[in-house]
Amino acid sequence: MTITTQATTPIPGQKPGTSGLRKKTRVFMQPGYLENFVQSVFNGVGGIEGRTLVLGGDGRHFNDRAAQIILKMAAAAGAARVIVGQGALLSTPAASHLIRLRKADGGLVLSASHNPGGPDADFGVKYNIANGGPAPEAVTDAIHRASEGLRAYRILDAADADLSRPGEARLGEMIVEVVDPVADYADLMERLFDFDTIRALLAGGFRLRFDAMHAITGPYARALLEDRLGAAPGSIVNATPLPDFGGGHPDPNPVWAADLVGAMTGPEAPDFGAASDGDGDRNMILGRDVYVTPSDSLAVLAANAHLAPGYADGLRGVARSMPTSRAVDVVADALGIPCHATPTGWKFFGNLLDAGQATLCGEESAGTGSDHVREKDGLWAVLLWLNILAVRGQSVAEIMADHWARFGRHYYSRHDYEGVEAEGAARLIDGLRARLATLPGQSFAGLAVTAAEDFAYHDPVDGSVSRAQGVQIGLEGGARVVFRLSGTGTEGATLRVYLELAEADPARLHDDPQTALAPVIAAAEALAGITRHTGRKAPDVIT
Ligand code: VG1
Ligand code: CO
Repeated sequence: MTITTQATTPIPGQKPGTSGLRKKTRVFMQPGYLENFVQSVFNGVGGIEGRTLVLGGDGRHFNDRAAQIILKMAAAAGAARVIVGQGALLSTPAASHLIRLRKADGGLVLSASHNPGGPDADFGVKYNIANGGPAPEAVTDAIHRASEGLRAYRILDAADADLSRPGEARLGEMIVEVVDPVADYADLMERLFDFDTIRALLAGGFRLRFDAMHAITGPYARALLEDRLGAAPGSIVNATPLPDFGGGHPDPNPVWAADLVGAMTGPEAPDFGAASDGDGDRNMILGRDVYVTPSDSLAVLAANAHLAPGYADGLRGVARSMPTSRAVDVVADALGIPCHATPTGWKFFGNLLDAGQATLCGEESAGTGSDHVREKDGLWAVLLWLNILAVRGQSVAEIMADHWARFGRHYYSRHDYEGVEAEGAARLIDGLRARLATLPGQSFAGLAVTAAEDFAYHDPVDGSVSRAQGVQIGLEGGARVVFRLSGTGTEGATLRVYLELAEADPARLHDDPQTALAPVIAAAEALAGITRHTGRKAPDVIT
């Protein structure tokens, strides 16, 4: 077998965003596009000669072809071994676990997460480092720099590797090890949670519905919830991963998982509902007639994690992304543990988890996780919820009512303006930045500004500083609004407006969130001129 050195020229824009490099699938399928990026990853991390990597993806269109290209490039780059999920499949948390379990040097995850899949939709590649977590900014910057100077890539001229069944084979000098994508991950879950208690709950008539959204978690949910825990057959819906996710957005929120929300409504609804995203790292939690916001879910998990065996010793600390609501801060305060606020994106939690400064982490975008891996983990959150429900013997609605009565409620919503013209979006953010110093004391739609900043994160572990991570504005009465631009989109700009209102009055704990937040929504418009800058009268997606 021969190695071909292919001359190439740098491709602009190969800069990983919030979570890897995401582009239109057809862009990734252009000859040399994936190859350039993969070679840039290998060069940017200082070469992979003699190293072991993990490889897998969420099964979207081009996943299988991309995996073969990457294997041949890894062989050409002298990697010793690549551990691949059977069929080139691995959920993001399972990939993270495999990197850690097998002490691999890193891994590549093929996914654009919650973005739709298919030839006309989105594709992505994420590089994870040896701790199992997303590459931190220093590494993604090095990858980007490598892409800017790339002159050639190397690829082995060989037949495709057989990824259809577990086992080992050689590809050139490199070993390709195909593993069951589910088993090791499922074993880890069984060590963290009290499966006997959850099994008893399910045997006692408690009904659940898990919507895999035609994405990667189907096989994982079947193995865990049905096979190991005894949930009734049929509890997992949309369980077969499809290359286009059935034409939907595999994004677990009330908009894109409206079917599940419908199924969870009314007296005949199951007791517990959940969904995950394309690559299995997000989660949505529902009870009968209740939707738990991701920010609230993080707070409830923090307050109750000790009920699960894996967390029986308590939490060392918690961390949330800055836009995530401060519901978890209140819990951390009550527990007497630190609460860190990081920029958006899981890569910022890695150092805190490695250093033992945080045990639980979460984001308002439906991501929660812990120090068991270095990614957010959808099924982990589902299992922790089930463990808590089984021990407490209460419904989801009762747990939420108790939580708010004890800690107060943080009304929360995110308004997304998708695919807006990039210049207008930039003008909006720049306009706010320019006025930050003068905002405090001024009132907008009747609410006075108490604080205004362009969020910068000082990593307490490695001392790195990440600036310009979102404009955060405090309003009177414990309200807050955050403006930032998405780093995962593939078209134009997406403006995210995060709205929060802390409410402690027992009489006002059960209002409709959009109604409760109406004054904050009005203040956000008055502050930023959203309509003026984007031409949009209303958000495209409200979660
Ligand atoms: C979004 C979310 C962020 C999340 C990221 C990746 O990023 O807001 O919280 O970490 O997606 O999640 P952005 O830059 O578009 O706001 V996933 O499950 O899409 O890998
Ligand atoms: Co995801």
